[in-house]
Amino acid sequence: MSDSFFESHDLTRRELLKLVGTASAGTILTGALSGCGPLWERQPAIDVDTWHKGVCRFCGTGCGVQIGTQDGEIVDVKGDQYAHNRGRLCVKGILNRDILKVEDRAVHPLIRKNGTLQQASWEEAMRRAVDGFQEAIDTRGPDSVAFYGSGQLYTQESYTANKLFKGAIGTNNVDGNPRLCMASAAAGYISTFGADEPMGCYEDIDHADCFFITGSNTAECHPIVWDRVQDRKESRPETTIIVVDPRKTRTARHADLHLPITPGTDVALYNGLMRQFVEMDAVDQDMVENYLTFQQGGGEGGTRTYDDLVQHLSRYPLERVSDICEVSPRNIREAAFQFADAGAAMSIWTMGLNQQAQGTACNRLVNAMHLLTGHIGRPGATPFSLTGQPNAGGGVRDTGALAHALPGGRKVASAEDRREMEKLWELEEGSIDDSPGYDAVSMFGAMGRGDVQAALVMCTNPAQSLPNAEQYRQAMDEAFLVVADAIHPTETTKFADVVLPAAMWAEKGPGIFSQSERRYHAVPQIVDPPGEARPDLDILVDFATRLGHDDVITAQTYEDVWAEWRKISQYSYYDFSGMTMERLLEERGLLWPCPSEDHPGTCRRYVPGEDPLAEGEGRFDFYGRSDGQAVVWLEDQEPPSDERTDDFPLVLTTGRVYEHWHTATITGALDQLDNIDIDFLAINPADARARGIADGDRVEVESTRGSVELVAKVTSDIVSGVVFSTFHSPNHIVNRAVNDELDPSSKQPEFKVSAVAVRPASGAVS
Ligand SMILES: Nc1nc2c(c(=O)[nH]1)N[C@H]1C(S)=C(S)[C@@H](COP(=O)(O)OP(=O)(O)OC[C@H]3O[C@@H](n4cnc5c(=O)[nH]c(N)nc54)[C@H](O)[C@@H]3O)O[C@H]1N2
Ligand SMILES: Nc1nc2c(c(=O)[nH]1)N[C@H]1C(S)=C(S)[C@@H](COP(=O)(O)OP(=O)(O)OC[C@H]3O[C@@H](n4cnc5c(=O)[nH]c(N)nc54)[C@H](O)[C@@H]3O)O[C@H]1N2
Ligand code: SF4
Ligand SMILES: [Mo]
Repeated sequence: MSDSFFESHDLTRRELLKLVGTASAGTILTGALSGCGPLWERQPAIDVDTWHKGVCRFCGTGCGVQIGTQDGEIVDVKGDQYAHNRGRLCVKGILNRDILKVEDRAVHPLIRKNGTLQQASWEEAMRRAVDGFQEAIDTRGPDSVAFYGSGQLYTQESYTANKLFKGAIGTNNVDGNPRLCMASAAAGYISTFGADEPMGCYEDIDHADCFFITGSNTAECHPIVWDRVQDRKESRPETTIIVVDPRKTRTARHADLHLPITPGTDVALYNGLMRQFVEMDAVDQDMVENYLTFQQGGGEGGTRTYDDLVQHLSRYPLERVSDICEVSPRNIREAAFQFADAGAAMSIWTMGLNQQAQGTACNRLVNAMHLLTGHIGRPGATPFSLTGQPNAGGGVRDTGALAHALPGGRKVASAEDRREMEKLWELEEGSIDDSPGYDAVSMFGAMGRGDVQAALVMCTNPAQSLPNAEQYRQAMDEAFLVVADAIHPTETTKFADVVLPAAMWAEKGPGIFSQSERRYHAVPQIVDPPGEARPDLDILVDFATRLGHDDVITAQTYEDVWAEWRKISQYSYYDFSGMTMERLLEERGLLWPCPSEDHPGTCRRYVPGEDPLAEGEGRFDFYGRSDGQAVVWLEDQEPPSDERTDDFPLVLTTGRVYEHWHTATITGALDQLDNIDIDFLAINPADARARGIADGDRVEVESTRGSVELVAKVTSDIVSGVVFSTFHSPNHIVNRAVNDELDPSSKQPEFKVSAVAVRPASGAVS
């Protein structure tokens, strides 16, 4: 590929999207399966001498890639035809080739001197970093330091950081961006099944007759999952796709039924659907009698019965739900019918649910829809959250690299779990502190108050990605901040006292990633990092050694850390002890549980006969809970945390576009994507007209927290009363205006619902 991806193919974006078909959002077939479609024929031939098996660096779809090298340089990336993606990649997957060479790679350590960052040696930078931490620990104790990590780190890196801080330094202040992302899904799974992570797998897509896609723009954010949904639809056209989203996204455009819900009202909708299941006599009585228990949600607790649930649901008749969600009663009923009547229904969801103040309740209710109707544990029948980042699951959730957690599903709050980890880590009894640390947002709040004095931020850009950003940017300014990033400058390195240049993706490893379906897979190291950049694991090991903790951090290579963690996994329901590094480098990944080296991995959990950990002869063994039963929660719709007022009459919701990745440190530097708009505010024509706003006008979006200037994109693809923007642009940080209210269970912030005013940027109030 020459300079521009689109140019080199003589294609505009519009043509590209047309070319790849109406079904897909822009998937590009690059493996042999594609039979070299028209797009690929225009690709200039690239000489490759060796192909290396790897995994895409971007989303939680976790596509297998083949990385082509010529004389030791990465020159090509194509889809791996033997992986689950069957040779397909989206545009980001293909751009894996170019990301290592983007401008602004961080190549030297930097230290802040007299207010400016200046080049330093690794020795100076590490010494400064460790001195800053040691001073905080000596004067204020271990809870005055913190680690803020990422679902884009390899498993070995997150595992090591977690062990260092919790096991050696003695603080549970370990959290990361998965708190902004998957925390509500994890809380939903744990409180329903007693164990985190989805029970289903991608193969279920090939068998589902009804897809219930809610709060997920699958076509743009998990394009290859979306392709598989489209394949199913093509092979069985009666398959129905229901999409719940306030916007007519590329996903919603291909729905058979689109419910354009008012943001933050999903709890009412799911209750409404469940009431319809009861009315339609679609409840699976065998599930109710043998596999379910009922509990009161909303923080109240208490055991309930099925009759209590029916009583509770009676408060959600069609008309009331329709009023709350602003979706027609007819469409709600139709959605309930399609779901209940399907041979196998599969729900797919992501941030539209997780990023609400009632995110956990939303997750519990989607799980409940499946439990009540028996659409679970069969091919095609499953609740299935999509994981956002390439390793939020395996790296952070499974290793317990979160403030309340310990590895393998254990909890800080449990004395038994702490003792077990102390034994496995060969630590003295009492080494692990008994109080949970700060969750992501609270950690930055603590920096503002001076309670957290020093923090290591690795592989994430919180100065742009945290909600209520201005407040937490000031907090970062107060603290002693060590930032390990592959790029400099970023919004966060602006506040750094020390910047450590990091290797990324195929420059380090072999690293383990895990995607949405519990598949663990490996990325080998193929090239050297640029300049003086070092792998994150080396940085952590160096940091640990200088703090005097190399007696705890004894595994110091990617292979050794994996071997240690794999061995420990056998003592939990995460058992992946059969996944040796050799297997992961050789095979196209494996789904845990995988308890022995000859085990093929597990497609469907909790199903006796399929899941090696499930016991008995019944349909299910929900072994995460001592009674073996799953919990259906009774949850009520609560008013929004950030209520619309006369001053702030619109709901701002935020998200992503197909081509760009998060804070655009990497994708923003690719010339190929120069013409992709990320500074827009989507606004309905009626709302725009009422404010004298025309397409292309500069507008100010203001909330009680702050404001941002964007460019109006007037479109009926968004419902009236709601506006949308991405958080990709560092030039217009939308998070200055975004709500930082937390879900009380998961501590995930409500990025999807903020009350705002929108006015022409020149001044006149809307
Ligand atoms: N192209 C691209 N792909 C990505 C990423 C990226 O940055 N770029 N990031 C990855 C990561 S980390 C993540 S977490 C995922 C996110 O993947 P998605 O969750 O699919 O992406 P979002 O755009 O954040 O939000 C999804 C949809 O939720 C809708 N929504 C907003 N409010 C509500 C609501 O109250 N209820 C419902 N039902 N829907 C609502 C929005 O309109 C939006 O279309 O994407 C992953 N894939
Ligand atoms: N308004 C709004 N805000 C949101 C969201 C939303 O939907 N709306 N979504 C939230 C969600 S779901 C997520 S996941 C977060 C994502 O938010 P962030 O994690 O802050 O976003 P990224 O841009 O992915 O940041 C990753 C950083 O790591 C660097 N990097 C890349 N590879 C490596 C590596 O191997 N090592 C190191 N050390 N650095 C590396 C990149 O240059 C980049 O600076 O944003 C959250 N913020
Ligand atoms: S769908 Fe996700 S994992 Fe697959 S190529 Fe695209 S960004 Fe990469
Ligand atoms: Mo995410």
